[in-house]
Order: sequence, then C-alpha cells, then structure tokens
Amino acid sequence: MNKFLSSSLIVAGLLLASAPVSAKTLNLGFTPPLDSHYGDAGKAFKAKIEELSGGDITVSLKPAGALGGERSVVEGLQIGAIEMTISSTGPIGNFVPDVYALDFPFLFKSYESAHKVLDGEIGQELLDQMADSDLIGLAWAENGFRHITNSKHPIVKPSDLEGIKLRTMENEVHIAAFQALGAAPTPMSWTEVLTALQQGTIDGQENPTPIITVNHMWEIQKYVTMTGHVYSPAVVLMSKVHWDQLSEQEQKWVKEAAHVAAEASRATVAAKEKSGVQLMIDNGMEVVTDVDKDAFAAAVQPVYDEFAPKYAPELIQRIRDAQK
Ligand code: EAX
Repeated sequence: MNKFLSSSLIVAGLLLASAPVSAKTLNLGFTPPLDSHYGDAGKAFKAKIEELSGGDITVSLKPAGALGGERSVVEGLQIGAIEMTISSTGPIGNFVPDVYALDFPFLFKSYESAHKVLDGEIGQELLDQMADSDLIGLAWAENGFRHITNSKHPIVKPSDLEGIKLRTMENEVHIAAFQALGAAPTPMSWTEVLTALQQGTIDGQENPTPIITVNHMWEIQKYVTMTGHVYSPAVVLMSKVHWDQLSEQEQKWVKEAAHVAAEASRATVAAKEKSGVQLMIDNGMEVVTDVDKDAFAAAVQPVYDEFAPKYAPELIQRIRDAQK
C-alpha cells in the first residue's frame, strides 16, 4: 500500500476515535397529532435540546399514539423501552397516586391559578415524587380544561348525562364523577376513542378544546357542553433508566428544554381556547356555553366524599388554599 494511502487511513482512524460518543436519540411519544398543543411542546423540546447539546442529543417525535396510549407509554418509560412522553395526568395517578389530586373535578378555578399551583411547591413536590416510580417528572405542560362532547343530545344540566355512554380516561376519579352524574363511563385509551365514536360503541367523550378541534371532532360529535369540569395538566416525563445515563450537564439541558416545551403547550392552549368555540360552531357543532357549573359541581360532590380521603386530602386542601 502506498505511503499516501496508509497515512490518510491513519488520519481517518484518529478523527473517528476523537468523534463524540454517538448521539443519543430520545423517542418522545404523545397521543394527539403533531399539529397540536402536545406537538408544539414536542417540537419546542426537540429544537431546544438539539441546540443546547450541539446535536449530541436528538429527538424523534412520535405523535398520534404511534407508541401507544398514555398508560402503556408510561409503562414503557418505567422499563426503559421508551425514553420520553408528554402525557395528560389522567392515567398517571395509577403510577403516582398523589397525582390523582390534580384531576379532581372543579378543583382549579382558572388557567392562571392552575399555573400558580403547578409552578409552585405543590407542582414540584409531585414532579419529584415521580422518581419513586422510575419516572422523571421534568415540567408541567398543559392539556387544558375538559369539556363534554356527545352525539345524542345537548347536555345542559347534569341529568342530561343520564345513560350517556361516555368515554373517560383510565382514571378512577373521573369514572366516579361521571357515574355520579348519571352517565355510563367507559375508561379507554385515547388511541381507541375516535374509532369507538365512529362505530357508535360510545356516545361521547370529554377533552379540552384543543383536543376537540385538532381531531375535527365535529365529524363524529354533534354536541359540546363547555363544562370545564376538570383542569387537565400534561407532564413532560422521562424514563429514569435513560435519565440516569445522561451526564449532569445533559440532565440540566433536558430540564431546560422541558420547561421550554411546557411553555409552548400553554401558549398553544391559550390560542386555541380563544378560537376553538367558534371553530366548533363554524363546523356545525351545537355548543352549550352557558353552563350551570355549580349544578355539575354539586352533582360530583360524592366523588370528593369518597376519593379525597384516599388521595392526599391535605394536598387537595393545599391546592384550594393556594388559589385564594
Ligand atoms: O393527553 O386521553 C385523553 O383524553 C387525553 O386528554 C389525551 O390523550 C391528550
């Protein structure tokens, strides 16, 4: 072999040896489509972490339930099969019981007060607790205040829910709440909901405005009632298995990028809340906006009586006090 060729091979070998460790790719799953508040959060996270790490950490976004429903994806994080997710807190109570407190009906008064609680010591305590379940809670993103859609008839008062087959998240507080309202709650993963509505196996579901509009639910649901019955946080989560493989500096970058993602979701929710009702009306939905929330709140009081003592009652009181 001539001298030139051998020396260039040596140089190439030396360059390869000094190259950084192969870049880490983080798969980040969520159930809404890419053009949603979760997708905006995912894109913001991807841009920020790739900027901070100089490309050493890259992100592969997996929208629209590509990795499965929220509960199964969280199970995937626990065993390290999936690196990250942005998930509503709906199923998280199954892994971190105190998180159930966040999903109690009519607990949060407004977006501002929800942000105040989640961005304060209560929110941080709950994020920290997730490590006990092999999850790293990075930041509080946002799903939004949940409203009821159905295909049967307008829901104006609680008794109108009588007999409505309503999909809920896999969350026993929500199941109990809709039982108390007289509905027939059916817990299921979001990945099954649109098909179940199309096939008529369920009559309705409940979700925030950005979920209703991004999924064009006017194609399969006629009626919406703006109950705002639950404030639904979303959490930016990482598998502890993968978190532990990051350097301290990389962990700082991931946390910073997660907060950027959370802010992006809140900004998109705020924008879609403004335009969402008109979009539903423009697409033929009958929207009940003047809702007697006190009547719905009174009807779900049994849920507090039954479940608050079970799920950190002092936490629920702290959340109430923090909003005064
Ligand atoms: O997280 O399952 C649900 O209804 C959630 O709100 C949705 O997947 C977005």
